[in-house]
Amino acid sequence: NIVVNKKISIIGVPMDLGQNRRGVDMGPSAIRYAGVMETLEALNFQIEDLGDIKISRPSRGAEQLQDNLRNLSQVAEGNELLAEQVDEAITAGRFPLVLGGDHSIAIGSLAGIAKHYENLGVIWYDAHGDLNTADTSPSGNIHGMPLAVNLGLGHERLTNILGYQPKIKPENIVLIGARSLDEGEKELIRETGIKVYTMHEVDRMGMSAVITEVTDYLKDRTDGVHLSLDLDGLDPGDAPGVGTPVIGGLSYRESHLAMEMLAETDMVTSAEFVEVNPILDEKNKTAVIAVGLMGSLFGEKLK
Ligand code: B3U
Ligand code: MN
Ligand code: MN
Repeated sequence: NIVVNKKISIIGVPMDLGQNRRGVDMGPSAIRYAGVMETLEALNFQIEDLGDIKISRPSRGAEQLQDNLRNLSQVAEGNELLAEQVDEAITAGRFPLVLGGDHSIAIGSLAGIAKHYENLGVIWYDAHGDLNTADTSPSGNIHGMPLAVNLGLGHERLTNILGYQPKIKPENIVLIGARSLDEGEKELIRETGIKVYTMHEVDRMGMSAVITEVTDYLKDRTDGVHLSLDLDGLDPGDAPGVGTPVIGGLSYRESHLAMEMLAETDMVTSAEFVEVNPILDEKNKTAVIAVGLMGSLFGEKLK
């Protein structure tokens, strides 16, 4: 009862252009250094590391804002390349494990994944909703937009990667750990009925009941589940190496429990771990936590 798919393709995405703080492009290196290969190999998976997607630099520094979309063309291009790699991995029968990089890379991951499913479920483990469009974004940062993009909302260059849209349906999306939602995001959640477990619900119900409810809910309606785990979903006391920390987050223990329970259900068919920024981290702690969570997700046992 570990994830059935025994072959994993690791894809690094050194993307830092979806937001303002440099250093998150080194996330894939930090996660590799923290021992992702060793951890998953010890669990008897057959791993291939496909290396890193090429991300081109903006020609005049990293602050190009057009139509409230920072670095649109570089973010779009990187995500196109990522989508193709992810698509190939799934076609080859492998489990794509994508390492970020800022959360804008969920645009490419989901573009490559969602075409293989009628009803892809998405678990969005994050302090934020990432449901902005250029019209609602307070920052112009594309890492605050990927979930909206995958619903088909936003710039065509992002929504139409691999030539289809929308990638996912609102009723197949579950947010866990939300505690910083912008007004436009709240409106979109109300309109579309996306399921949201904010910190309030996690505190009231406990993580165990949350994951049971989430997996029961997704089990009947989806034919695959993508886990998109933003390390800022965790409390910054536990995971300090992120660009936009928000206090009052999910604990290390709750997060491991969530991963262990997901492993028991065998439902997760692809995953990404994003926003690890080693420059802002304390001795690679956040990357080490990310690798530990991957271990639990892939069935590592305490005893
Ligand atoms: N919602 C804000 C802040 C934010 C979103 N995602 C992160 N930060 N990591 C925005 O800019 O869209
Ligand atoms: Mn995010
Ligand atoms: Mn976030």
